[in-house]
Amino acid sequence: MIKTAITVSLVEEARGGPFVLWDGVEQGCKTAAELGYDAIELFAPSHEVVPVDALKKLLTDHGIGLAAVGTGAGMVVRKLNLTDPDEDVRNRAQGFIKNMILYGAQFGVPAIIGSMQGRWGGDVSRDQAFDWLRTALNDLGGFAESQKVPLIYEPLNRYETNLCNTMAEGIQLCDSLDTGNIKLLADVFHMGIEEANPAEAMISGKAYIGHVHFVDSNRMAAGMGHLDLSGIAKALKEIGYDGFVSAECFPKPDALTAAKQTIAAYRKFFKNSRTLFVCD
Ligand SMILES: [Mn+2]
Repeated sequence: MIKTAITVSLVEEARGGPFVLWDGVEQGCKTAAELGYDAIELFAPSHEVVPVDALKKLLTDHGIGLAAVGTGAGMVVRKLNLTDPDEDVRNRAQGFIKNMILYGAQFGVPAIIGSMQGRWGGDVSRDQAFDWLRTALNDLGGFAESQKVPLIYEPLNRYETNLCNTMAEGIQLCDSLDTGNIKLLADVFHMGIEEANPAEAMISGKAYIGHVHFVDSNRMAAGMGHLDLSGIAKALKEIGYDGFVSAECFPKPDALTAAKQTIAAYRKFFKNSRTLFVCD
């Protein structure tokens, strides 16, 4: 059954970025629960900012879950990434991600690698960057497996990385790895830029997709842009996707409006979700 989530950011340096709720994790849990979301997706500066026990209590108190944890703060705050020319930076990027994997694993949820993949260019050739990326994903994927969670890798649009932009490239990368523990994040915003047909791309990703960012063409809340979200939702149901659809959108025109718009859209597009059951 498809479950709903909304992003909560605790990273001040990322303000202006595509996260909906910004007023702390407690308020984030409260708002998400009140609106009927199943879970929050947490974007934190590090694994130490919200102690595991404190978050467990908040989630329990509000009756919601954790969908996934982002690792992008490693890039935004610490300038780390997995394909940096500096070996020390690459190693520290892996360490940062391992800590986030361990953090998420205590909730049974995966960490997401998006911007932390970096990009090739300058002194780093495309082949070299992919070698480093594959080595890191094999190591981190195996580590996540030892913690009984998958690891999520996100193809991004061309303006954010030149490594994997499409579902096909993400699949090709997964197939080239030694670990089978990497799942793909299908972000509908990136797919709207890169895919000839996002719904068909979703269907091609059937065996690979582990998480979905479900927003609109302009990275506004679902329904506030021009993507064929109905067709994409239909494709997700067709492939039997049963993970989260998560709102990684701009808090525009304001956070609450974006959050309400998103849950209304999710109810419309994913009529069999538990959220609809509970709230309607
Ligand atoms: Mn995303």
